[in-house]
Amino acid sequence: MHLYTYPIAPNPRRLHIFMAEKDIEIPSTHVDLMKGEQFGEPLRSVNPLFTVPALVTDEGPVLTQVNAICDYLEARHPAPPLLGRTPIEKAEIREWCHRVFCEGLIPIAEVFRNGNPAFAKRGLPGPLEIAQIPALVERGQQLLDAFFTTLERRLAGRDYLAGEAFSMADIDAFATCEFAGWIRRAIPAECTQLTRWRARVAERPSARPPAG
Ligand SMILES: N[C@@H](CCC(=O)N[C@@H](CS)C(=O)NCC(=O)O)C(=O)O
Repeated sequence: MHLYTYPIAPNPRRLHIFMAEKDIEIPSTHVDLMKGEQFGEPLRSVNPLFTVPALVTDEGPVLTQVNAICDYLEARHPAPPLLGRTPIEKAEIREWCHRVFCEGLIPIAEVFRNGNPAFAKRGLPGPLEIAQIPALVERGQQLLDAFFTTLERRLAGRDYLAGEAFSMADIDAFATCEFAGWIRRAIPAECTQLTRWRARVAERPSARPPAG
């Protein structure tokens, strides 16, 4: 196996927390997105999407989505289970991972990429030239407000976002709340449940900020 990654970026961060929880280490190549290394070799030959993370599996296929990589690693390293044990737990974790990605991570990414001159013609990651859409900045901010409220309500009376134990849903929500800092947004003061939950997740060794 070989992993192409840039641990501080939000999608790789999700994966690295997952791996740390399971004590999995994979030989890796660091792809510095700030220097544009995703557009050059070796990544471009491995992943035509020019994104990280990308995992070259022992079996050959390259996995380019965090969800798929985590499914693969969970099957190979079942303990501790992070994708659920029972059918309903698995389904709820999947539900919340998807909601966090669509309602939190994507809106933050839209704010980040569409208001920053450094991303001119790079409104989306990948090989295509995609124009920025400035209106997505305001929409993303609005969606992020709603996302924080959603998490606050969900966490009332619960220790974890889905199921009875720490899971990938918590990992995704934590990485997304950290990513909000990239657009200078923090959890609103009135979101006390979310603040309490975030502080507990931040205490886990897996959640320590990655080096560079
Ligand atoms: N859906 C993909 C998203 C991968 C992605 O967008 N990764 C970002 C880093 S968080 C990236 O590689 N961006 C490259 C770029 O901005 O050019 C996943 O689940 O991993």
